[in-house]
Amino acid sequence: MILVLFGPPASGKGTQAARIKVRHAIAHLSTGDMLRAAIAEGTEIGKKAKAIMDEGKLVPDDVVIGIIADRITQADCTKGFVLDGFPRTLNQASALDAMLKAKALSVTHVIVMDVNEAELIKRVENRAAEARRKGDPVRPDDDPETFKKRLGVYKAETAPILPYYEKQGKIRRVDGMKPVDDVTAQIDAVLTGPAPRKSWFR
Ligand code: B4P
Repeated sequence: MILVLFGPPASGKGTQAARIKVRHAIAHLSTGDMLRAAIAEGTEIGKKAKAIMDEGKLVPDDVVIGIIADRITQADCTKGFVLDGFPRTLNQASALDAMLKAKALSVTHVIVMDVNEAELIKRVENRAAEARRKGDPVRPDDDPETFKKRLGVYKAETAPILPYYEKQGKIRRVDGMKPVDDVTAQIDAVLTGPAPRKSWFR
């Protein structure tokens, strides 16, 4: 199973991907988490990514494509994986197809999480409030103005990937406005129902 979780920022991709990892025993690959780890470790990639992420922009394609190309060669990916936050541009989507094709693999499901803008803004405000309450640092890109920029980037650069996957017949939509458990149940139904492709081998 090679699954792409797709949706606007704060639609709940990370929340659901963590559950899919456990329920379906596959690896969870979040480019956002990997970039934040690189920033925390002060690596070259982290230094390059920090200012870009803090502004709500996308990290360059070559950086994230390189991270994913390396990550999918690791042992925990052999049974499949869920991609959370990747691909975010058309370039990233075609690079992903090329790297999978080289291994005789392909994306099996693209699950789109539908959440409206007012709810996204509310979720980010809640996440920031929760961090403050716990005395944790608030994610710089969860600042309301930066978050609006991230939504703009999603519409301009990420949403245009959808027709690419529509042509491949891989899109399944879930109502991401529902409570977390309901969204998980909808995703489980997609993953245990008839697969868009017969197998993840070409
Ligand atoms: P990400 O880390 O991917 O951040 P995200 O889009 O905010 O998260 P997500 O949709 O996973 O929401 P979450 O579950 O946390 O990206 C951050 C930045 O990294 C990007 O802006 C970019 O700069 C960079 N980046 C990452 N990947 C890249 C790439 N491929 N190319 C270039 N740059 C890249 O949920 C949000 C909140 O809602 C949480 O507080 C959660 O508890 C809550 N929530 C979740 N589901 C809910 C539900 N059903 N009901 C109510 N609340 C819910």
